[in-house]
Amino acid sequence: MNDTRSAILDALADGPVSGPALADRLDVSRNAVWKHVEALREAGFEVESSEAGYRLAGVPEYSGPAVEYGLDAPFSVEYHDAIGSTNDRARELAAEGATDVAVLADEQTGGRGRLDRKWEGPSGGVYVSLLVRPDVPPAHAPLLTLAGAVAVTRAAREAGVDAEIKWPNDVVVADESTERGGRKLTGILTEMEGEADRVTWVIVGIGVNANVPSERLPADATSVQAEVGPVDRRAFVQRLLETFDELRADPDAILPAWREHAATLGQQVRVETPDGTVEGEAVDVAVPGALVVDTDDGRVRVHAGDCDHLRPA
Ligand code: BT5
Repeated sequence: MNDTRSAILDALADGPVSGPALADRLDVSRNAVWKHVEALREAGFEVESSEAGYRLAGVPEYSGPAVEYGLDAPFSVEYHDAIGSTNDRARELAAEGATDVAVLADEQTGGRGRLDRKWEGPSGGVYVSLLVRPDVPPAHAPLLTLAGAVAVTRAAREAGVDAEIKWPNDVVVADESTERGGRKLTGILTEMEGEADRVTWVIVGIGVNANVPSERLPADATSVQAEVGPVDRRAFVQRLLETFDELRADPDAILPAWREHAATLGQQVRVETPDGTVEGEAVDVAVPGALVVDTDDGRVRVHAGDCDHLRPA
């Protein structure tokens, strides 16, 4: 959001302020104050005016300015009511040189999963792609996927959902009756571009089934709405961005946080990897996100694949 507009919102949060006082405080003309207030109203902020001055009476429910307002993380938010894929849009922004942008949509019509799979994106979800430029080698980029999973899990738990992380990139709600040991609440698709020793950009694309009825989702999927009722998506996204920002600033904290929220550790797993099937007990996660599995033939590290949690024999 424009700096002057966010300064106006900050000023109005403490009670009524007159137009001339605002103009003085922000060092702009009264006419400029009026124009900014009109723009804020157009963006959905309820700015009341009375003799005492302007007062903030309401914040829009879900939009770019709404998520930016009160956000304690340095992301600008580009919001779309509907879009093909937020990752595709973030790639365009990456090509233009942007960074620290969150592309956010209410509905996604061409959402992508891993390996050319589709991601269903009905209206009411949280579809967000975080474009960042960390100063790390490409091999470390997968850590950001784990940071994304931790961020979603924390936001979902705060909303009352019993969410946990399933390696490598799913957030699920445990359910013994399902094939894979849980109903999928979230998927993450991370994409990047880089040189041998340093990434140019990373996009962490996160799809959360938020206020979506389960009938609109694939079998074995769930949503925040189906688990506990609708969630305030503005607060949810803010929490997600804030946790992600905290973790990217402190990469050493990512694996411990991931372990704390993981469903996969201690489980018997079967992982379909590009090099074949690995079966055994998942015992740990290692930098930059490999699953450590104790198999009959010894300990192995799996870097990519689809993981099933097996029921105990
Ligand atoms: C993923 O792939 O789980 C990554 C999904 C990433 C989606 C986000 S939304 C924002 C950003 N923009 C994009 O275009 N993508 C990202 P994968 O592990 O391959 O899982 C895909 C599989 O999950 C599908 O084949 C379905 O079986 C299942 N699936 C599809 N839509 C789902 C949904 N809404 N909820 C739960 N499961 C779903």
